[in-house]
Amino acid sequence: MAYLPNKIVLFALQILALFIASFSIPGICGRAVVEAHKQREFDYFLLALQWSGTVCQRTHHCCSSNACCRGSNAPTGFTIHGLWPDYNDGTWPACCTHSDFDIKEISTLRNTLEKYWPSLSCSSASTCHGGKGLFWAHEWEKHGTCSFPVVRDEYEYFLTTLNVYFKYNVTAVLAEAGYLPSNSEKYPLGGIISAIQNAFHSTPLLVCSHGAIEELRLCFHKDFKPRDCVIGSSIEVDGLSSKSSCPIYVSLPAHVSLGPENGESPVPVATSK
Ligand code: U2P
Repeated sequence: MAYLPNKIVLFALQILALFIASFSIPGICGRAVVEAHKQREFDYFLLALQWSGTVCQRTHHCCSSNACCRGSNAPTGFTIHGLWPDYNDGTWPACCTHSDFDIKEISTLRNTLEKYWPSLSCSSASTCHGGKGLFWAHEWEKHGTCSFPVVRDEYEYFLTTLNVYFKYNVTAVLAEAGYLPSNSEKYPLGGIISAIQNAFHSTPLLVCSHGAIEELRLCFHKDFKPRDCVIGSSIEVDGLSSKSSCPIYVSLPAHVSLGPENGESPVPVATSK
């Protein structure tokens, strides 16, 4: 008769283990879907672009890992944040396999990545299994590993992202529509969204910080045809919603030169009206 209680205790332990495992993925997951077992295949891709002028405004001390500190060679316009596989309900998978980032895999892409997918921060990024690493390591381990079966390895993840970034050149589309980096102008958010809609026939998502565009996110079907982005469970029809962090008029800050590569404090440059 001792057999039955033992079985019940074992069952209870198994439930407890599953419960603990479901909270065991490190804190980089945000609203990511955290599961103890294999995460289901994603629904679409999101290409997240960061506006370097806005992000670089936050740099107060220079370091070699931060591209904002490259003086006149610092990035301008949008650089890549990441290619993120997402679910239609507004959540996303994260840290899907134990495929640790290996810089050697992307050595042939290194120069292009430094230019168009640079880190705009001095701090190292968290990786999936409790460590710290390069910005690229963070993006590959957190998002790239969940891009299967469309993207199957690290090299393919970075190459695919670069190709999509070059094909859908948001900085050029905005410049053509008259939305140029400026430290004095404000532009209508609706006009910026319309310029993207006209060029790519899809609606982007915008993220702002203190009235300046910080991120622009483009969404794609799994075959990389553009599609509308989603917020939560509802499709963003016009890119504007109560959840938008952007005001009706937004700025696209011009790069402010951050002290020469020797690590000095930021030195603002004069900008024309
Ligand atoms: O938006 C804040 C951070 O949440 C993560 N994110 C957001 C939207 C989305 O569709 N997928 C996603 O992963 C991003 O985290 P990161 O890659 O920067 O760690 C985003 O910065």
